[in-house]
Amino acid sequence: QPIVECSTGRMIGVEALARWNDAQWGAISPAEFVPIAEADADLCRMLTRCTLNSACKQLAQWRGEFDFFPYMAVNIAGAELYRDDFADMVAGLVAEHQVPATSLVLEITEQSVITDVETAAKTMNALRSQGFRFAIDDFGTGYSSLRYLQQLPLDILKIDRSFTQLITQDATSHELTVGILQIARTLNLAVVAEGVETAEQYAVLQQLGAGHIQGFLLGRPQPADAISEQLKALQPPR
Ligand code: G
Ligand code: MN
Repeated sequence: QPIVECSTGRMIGVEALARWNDAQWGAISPAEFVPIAEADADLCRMLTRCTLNSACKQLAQWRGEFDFFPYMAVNIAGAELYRDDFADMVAGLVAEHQVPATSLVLEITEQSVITDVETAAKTMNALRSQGFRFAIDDFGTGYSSLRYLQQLPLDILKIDRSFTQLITQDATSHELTVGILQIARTLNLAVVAEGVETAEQYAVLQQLGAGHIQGFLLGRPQPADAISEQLKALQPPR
């Protein structure tokens, strides 16, 4: 799914979203299979590795084909931050596919760091020192601990779609979004507002100075080939 620069409408990133189309059962919702996978350490690792591997493979293809290609954000299960082989696995995948670490953003949720913020930060620091970036996902729906935000090596804050979706209807949601943007500014984090579905929501977020936006208005979750087609139009002139 595209992630777009608010001021220009230009795609600057994409989020890799796991989908399962089963020959027998048809489309199985990620809301169904992701929690099942995450409940089992081995399945969780398989899903994480599979998603990261696909992401790296796709980045490698774009890198070979295009001068400009977007960063790829990948959702990381919280439990991975507490496995001491996680950082090496991620580093191994980018080395194997020869993609720059700076092209990957690892998305974690607020819940995933509460188990043990120090250990989580240690894993994150090991990866960040190699160029990987981190985003805090669904911000505002978990514990929203400002202390954790300050302790973790984060680059991007993703405002949960529950705020975006009421931003034009509900004054409180609007004000809370203003507050979250201020927190992001204070902590020097880039912002992605999620779940943008209408032009009115886009306009308000632009006016509030949200840097980046994501949602059905800018692009649905779609096959990577469809993104490749759009990238052709985004190449700098030679
Ligand atoms: O938790 P996370 O933010 O990673 O969730 C991403 C999910 O949100 C995806 O499965 C995607 O299909 C869904 N999504 C993306 N954009 C929109 C949107 O504009 N509206 C709604 N309702 N869902 C969205
Ligand atoms: Mn996400």
